Amino acid sequence: MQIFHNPVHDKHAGRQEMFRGKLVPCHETPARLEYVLDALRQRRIGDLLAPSAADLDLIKRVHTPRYVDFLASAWRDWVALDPANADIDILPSVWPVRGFRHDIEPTNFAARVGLFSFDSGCPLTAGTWEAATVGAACAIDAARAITTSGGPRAAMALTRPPGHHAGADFFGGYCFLNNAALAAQALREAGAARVAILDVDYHHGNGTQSIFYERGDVLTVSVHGDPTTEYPFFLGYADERGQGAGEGANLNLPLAAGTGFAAWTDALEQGLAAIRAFKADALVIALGVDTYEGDPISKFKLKSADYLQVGRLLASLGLPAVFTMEGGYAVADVGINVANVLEGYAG
Ligand code: SP5
Ligand code: ZN
Repeated sequence: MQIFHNPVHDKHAGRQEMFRGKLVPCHETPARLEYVLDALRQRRIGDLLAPSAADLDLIKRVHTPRYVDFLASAWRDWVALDPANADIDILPSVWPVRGFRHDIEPTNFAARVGLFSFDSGCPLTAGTWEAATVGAACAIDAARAITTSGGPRAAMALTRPPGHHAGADFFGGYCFLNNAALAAQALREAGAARVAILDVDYHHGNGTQSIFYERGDVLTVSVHGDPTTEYPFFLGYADERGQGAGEGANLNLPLAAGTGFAAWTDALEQGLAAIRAFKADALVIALGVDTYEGDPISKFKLKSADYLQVGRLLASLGLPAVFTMEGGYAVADVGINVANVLEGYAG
């Protein structure tokens, strides 16, 4: 398997996130990816490759140009407010909820940050844009690698920050550019008529769902913690089935906190059946391993050995596939769990 890894992922290193009124250390750290790289190297899984330059035009077909321009210039604008800001991360603090206008972009910096975000647990830092765009390039390159005739059948975008919470024009949930959505769009543009995205991160892939909600060419499936109690709370319910041309092309499989591998597998099988019925030509797997029993912010009970079986189940679809790296915060075990999925997948 070709694994496009982000050599500048560590430029995105948030210091603190807001949690219950306090600033606490970020869960989404550079060490996460280093553990995965170490595990893959040790176990000789995959060929590690650096990505080419990011295709900004493709990024602007998934994300709005206004949002991309905001992300690209946010740090410069922040430091221009006060040179002392260079040592402080950007955290959102004000949002336009129901009844506010979304069709204008205020000039006030905090207001612009709020327009393009949805939570205060997601710092935007000096190197966020660079890390996120090189990560996007990993996702696009992985998609193009598996669509080249005679190319490999599976590839991975091994990157951070993750992507599945980022929508067409907003960041949040540690995500800025939606790598899974970019891979799916790249697969479509390389000739796959129908693409399925299967999101197995603990948290609902709200950004991915919203990007494709009115499209019938990309099926989005997510198995996740019930949003009644679990982040991101405001999307991810079973009755969200897509709209317009996308009617029927979204499937949410929410599970109660505390769910173990047997019940999780039943839900995954439902997702796999939906992907078979959709007759997808290619697959994107948004791979979060925050379903792990040791995850500090999540509440499913998967064990490290279970991820071998997850890989086998994903491979059973027999589709060309791109993996993207999403969540997983039990830092020292993230590498073992990701490597187990890939080992199980390769058979
Ligand atoms: C990609 C991804 O997995 N994003 C997850 C974003 C979750 N953000 C909310 C985190 C709340 C942290 N709560 C800490 C409680 C443990 N003391
Ligand atoms: Zn997650």
